[in-house]
Amino acid sequence: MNILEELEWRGLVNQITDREGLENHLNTQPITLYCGFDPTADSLHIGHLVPIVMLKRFQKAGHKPIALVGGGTGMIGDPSGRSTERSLNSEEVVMGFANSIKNQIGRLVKFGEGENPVVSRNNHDWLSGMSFIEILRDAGKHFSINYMLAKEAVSSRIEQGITYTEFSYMLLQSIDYMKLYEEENCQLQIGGSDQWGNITAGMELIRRTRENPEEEINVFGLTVPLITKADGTKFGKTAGNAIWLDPEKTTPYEFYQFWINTDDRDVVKFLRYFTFLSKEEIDTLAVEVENQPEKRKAQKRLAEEMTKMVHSEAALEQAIKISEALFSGNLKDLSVNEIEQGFKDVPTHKLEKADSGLVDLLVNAKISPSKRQAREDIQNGAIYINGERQQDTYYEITEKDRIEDKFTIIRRGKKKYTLIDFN
Ligand code: 545
Repeated sequence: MNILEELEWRGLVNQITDREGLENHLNTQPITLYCGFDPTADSLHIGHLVPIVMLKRFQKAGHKPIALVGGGTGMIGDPSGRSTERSLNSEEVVMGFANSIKNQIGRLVKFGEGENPVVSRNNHDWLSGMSFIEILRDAGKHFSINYMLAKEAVSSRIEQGITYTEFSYMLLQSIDYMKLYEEENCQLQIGGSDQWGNITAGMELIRRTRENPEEEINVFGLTVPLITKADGTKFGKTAGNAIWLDPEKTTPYEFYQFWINTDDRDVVKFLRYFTFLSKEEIDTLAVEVENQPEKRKAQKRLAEEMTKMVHSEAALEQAIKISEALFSGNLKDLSVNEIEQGFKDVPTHKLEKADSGLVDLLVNAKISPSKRQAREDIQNGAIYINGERQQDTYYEITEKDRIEDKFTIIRRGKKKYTLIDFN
């Protein structure tokens, strides 16, 4: 399989401007390609992973990828794929976001490493120095209003409304493609399916601005599909929250759990989209999903590969340890950091560090509604301290029950956890 066949097998190709031409180019010589990321937030989320991993795939196949951070375009706001106008961020905010996004992409693609390293560029470097007159003359003059209005990102917004600012966004992204074509001989731009209009506009600008009629213009565009799920819900969210790549926003344990919870109907597709596992490995896992779905081998492998790629081997080991501790109920060996990751969504109760009877603690932490109920819960064997059942109603909670002198985990019944955080 050549790279294009591999991408197609993985289901990663939505549209290509000239499949034959691109395949021909890829088979005969390395191509320089790019994908852009606007700093609209301080972190990427898993929805952005497919194009980043795609840059890596091209690199592994010997091509030269550029990851572009939109320090300039991020000041304007891409209307693509959105039904409402964005609010502008200040320059400081955009610069801060750009820095975070660049570092995140760098950790994933390792800028500068290897023979054909992934290169990083920021369009603020050229866009910020261009004047309005220059942009209107050098880019605007090559686009008819009709052409711009026909773009999905614009036409879909006519009713709702779109400002001149967002309407003009495609000019800037087109200038980028032209700039990278001229400076780096970049001949391919990739992006999600929402980027098709911007990518093709850039190709149009490159064609229209060539002065030498002899110059053979070979530029391509390729988009990856939108990720869908079998149950019809939006990919990349749990309970309405995005799965971020920043471990401060989504802990590696939560990240790992997100992938572990992948539906059997989606897991093989996600292995193809997100991992570097070979066709043989993925086909073998697909058979496992068919024959022994309860073992969740494919989900485990997916979660492992993704947690390693985005976080680290150590973070993966921690995530597995937390998952196993929560599954078995044996929590004594968890560290404070592991408890914070694994119990992020569990009700936490802050208490002063003082020895106290278990009955009082259960009432104070609102685990049992009354002392009477607390005693009953203990006697019934429904109360666990750090995973160990405690049936003595006179039991005293002391330092030995505080993990790293900070946390006591109380469980009532099968899985109702409360975290006691001792100040
Ligand atoms: C800017 C200048 C260029 C080329 C591209 C751009 C960015 C592009 C855009 N892309 C999206 C994006 O999301 C925010 C990421 C950081 C928080 O808006 N105009 O910047 C997404 N992109 C990746 C995929 C995408 C797209 O970064 O293309 O489809 C999501 O999967 O929405 O010269």
